[in-house]
Amino acid sequence: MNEIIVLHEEVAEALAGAQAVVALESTIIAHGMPYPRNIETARRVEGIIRAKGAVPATVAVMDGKIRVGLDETQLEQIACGSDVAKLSLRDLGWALAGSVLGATTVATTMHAAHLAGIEVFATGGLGGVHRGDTGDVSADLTALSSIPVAVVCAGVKAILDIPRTLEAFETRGVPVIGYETAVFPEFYTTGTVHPVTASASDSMAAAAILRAHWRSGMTTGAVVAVPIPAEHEADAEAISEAISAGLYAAERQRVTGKEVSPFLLAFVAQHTGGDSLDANIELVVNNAKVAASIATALKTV
Ligand code: PSU
Ligand code: MN
Repeated sequence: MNEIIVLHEEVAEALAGAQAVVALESTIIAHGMPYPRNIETARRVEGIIRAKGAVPATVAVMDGKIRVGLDETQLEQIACGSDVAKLSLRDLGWALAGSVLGATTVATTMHAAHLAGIEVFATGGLGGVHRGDTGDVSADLTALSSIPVAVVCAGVKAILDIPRTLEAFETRGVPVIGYETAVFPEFYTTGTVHPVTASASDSMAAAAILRAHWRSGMTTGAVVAVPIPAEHEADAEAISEAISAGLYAAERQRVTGKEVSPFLLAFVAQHTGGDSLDANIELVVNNAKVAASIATALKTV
């Protein structure tokens, strides 16, 4: 292991032994949710992974190192810090060289997880192809096309162009495994129209598909798409209206680049009276639970 990546002791021990490990991203903590709900959620997510017998490994960049597995103080730094950088793949070099405090996106967390030897990663929603014709396409797609890690999520962020993102997965050889569903989950809602590549009825079935995918020689990642539990679904119409208003506001205020997603997520939360945030938190917790089961099942296939 090169010295730029530092594994938390608990994570290193789990990887050396037979215990399952689930990677977690930190952008969702630093830029996806407001304080203090973000730190509460981060702790809850780590707790649920432990309760399922696996070890959580939250990824962040600090002191010139990629850290895989954070202690409580480090988690607080990410959650409370006012200038935590949002680090996509291209940002690793300058952030490491400059000892910048940074949160890792899905793409960068996949990269770190793979370097550490972790196969399963849980988050809320993936980045993808944005709506409109700005050409904004998340590096999460780049990572999924080249890094063999499974990302357990509730689909892609609802603010995106879902059909175009699904097409992009197909083009890049990225399977979308519907977890206990035959339709692609739509983040705040369970989804109804978009197809998945294959369905898995439980964690063993998902693990079997993932193992066969990688054993076949494929080196792409995989999306394991888990619908938000029905009791936590947000109101589809309210969400859709808030997203439309948010997209309009973003354009008017000339929000661009990596600011787009945090702006829209905060806007939608505000304009749904916090409902979208509640749903977001519950789906992340649920994904973490499923990810821990799949990571455990992967040890047996
Ligand atoms: N989904 C959420 N909240 C988030 C993100 C996704 O519900 O904060 C973050 C993830 O870290 C994802 C990133 O990788 O947004 C994608 O950002 P961009 O579209 O700028 O690539
Ligand atoms: Mn982008």
